[in-house]
Amino acid sequence: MCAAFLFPHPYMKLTHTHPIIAIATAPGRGGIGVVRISGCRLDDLIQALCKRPLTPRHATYMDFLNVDGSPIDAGLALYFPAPHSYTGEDVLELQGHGGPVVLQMLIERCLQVGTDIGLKLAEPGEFTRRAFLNDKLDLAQAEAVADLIEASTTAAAKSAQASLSGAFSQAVHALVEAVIHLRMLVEATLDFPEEEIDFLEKADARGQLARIRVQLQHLLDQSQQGALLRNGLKVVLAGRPNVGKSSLLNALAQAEVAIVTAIAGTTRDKIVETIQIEGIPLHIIDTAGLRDDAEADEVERIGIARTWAEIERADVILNLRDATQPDTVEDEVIAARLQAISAVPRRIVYNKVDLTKDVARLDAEQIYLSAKTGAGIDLLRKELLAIAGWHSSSETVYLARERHLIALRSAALHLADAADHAAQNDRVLDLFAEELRLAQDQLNTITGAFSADDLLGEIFSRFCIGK
Ligand SMILES: Nc1nc2c(ncn2[C@@H]2O[C@H](COP(=O)(O)OP(=O)(O)OP(=O)(O)O)[C@@H](O)[C@H]2O)c(=O)[nH]1
Ligand SMILES: [Mg+2]
Repeated sequence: MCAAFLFPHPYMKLTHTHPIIAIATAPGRGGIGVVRISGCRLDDLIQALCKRPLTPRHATYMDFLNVDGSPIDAGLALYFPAPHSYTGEDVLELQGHGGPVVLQMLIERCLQVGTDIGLKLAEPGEFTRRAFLNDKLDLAQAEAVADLIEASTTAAAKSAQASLSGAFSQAVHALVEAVIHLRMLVEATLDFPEEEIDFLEKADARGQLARIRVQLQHLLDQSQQGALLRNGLKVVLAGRPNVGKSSLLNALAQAEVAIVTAIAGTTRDKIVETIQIEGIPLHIIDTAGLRDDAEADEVERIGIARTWAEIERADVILNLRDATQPDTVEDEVIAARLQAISAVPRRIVYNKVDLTKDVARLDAEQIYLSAKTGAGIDLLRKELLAIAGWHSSSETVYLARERHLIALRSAALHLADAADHAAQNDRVLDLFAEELRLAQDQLNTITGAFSADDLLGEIFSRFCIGK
């Protein structure tokens, strides 16, 4: 039997596309601004702009010339002939001064010279898309380019870099290869049905599958940790007026973000502040205190409606109460409604322990603290990390995207089904083989070995222009 079908079809390669141009540096003013051009047949353009051929991969200081021979700007020109460039095509980079007007003039001049070769402005992410189509990067690495640019914490940047370097893709490939190896054994056996029953023992298929499942679980764990770094958690502070929600936000943010007064109903609109705990972004949302609409004025009523809307979108709810008083009927009503509308983790936080004989502590799912003195705030931070499922370690984590997690989880389910078939130990080899194939397909979507065009469109359209 031919094993070729076991391997993914190579994605259709890019041929004969028009050259593209964009400003590769961030919009605005800066010391240096880079215009990047990618395509083929760039010689005429280089000649018109630079009036000389460029030595590949050498920085040459020169004037960038206008149609009348006057300089538009002076800077460095760099030429990377295909295939040794970011996109795998011929790439020209003009590094001039980082002013929006001068860069725009340079772009216009290039578009004018490049009419014959069909030079066009690049779409968002088009350079990286070409790099992907020309096999310079796989899909997970291409996504890591955007994630590295977008990274908002050092930890997120490190883990995006790990994916960009190909470490995540290699881990996925290792799994794909192990699945392929097992599939080859199974497919070969399917051709000789009389050997089927023996097969599972002889080839240690169950052992192989078990090892693959452990490996996949490990990768899923590393990816889930990375997804936390990327997305963080939405933490909503909810409770009666005056229990100290805004004070707690300020304590967590270590800044006077929200107004705090002794007047019930101080906060009307939601206030969002993103804090970092061990590199995990936590979006803390302070809301209007919840009370009976009849007691609230019109503005506060709108605020209360927004609070409930935020609660529905929360990843974690901190239900605040006042430790100086026994729980009130309103506290109970709020707790019941929170439970009814949201299944996310919830903790009761008793605030103002500085006014009681209590000490700050974590007691089952209840946290006693003081937003005013800061006692217990560390306990709350740790508890938030625990709820998030973050186990800090020095191990690599991958800044996985939701689609990666979905693919990994789905592959894990197919492997679990394969294990079920194997456990039945009867003539179910073809079902076993089919589950392995489905698991492999899922893994392949991560690196883009199998990727629908619309998925590529979706991924690259979120990039910035010039990348
Ligand atoms: N002693 C003490 N007072 C606190 C503490 N936290 C908040 N307060 C006081 O309680 C009052 C209400 O605090 P806020 O933070 O505005 O309460 P809130 O829950 O945001 O109130 P609304 O915005 O009206 O819903 C203020 O006078 C705070 O100074 C605390 O831990 N200890
Ligand atoms: Mg408030």
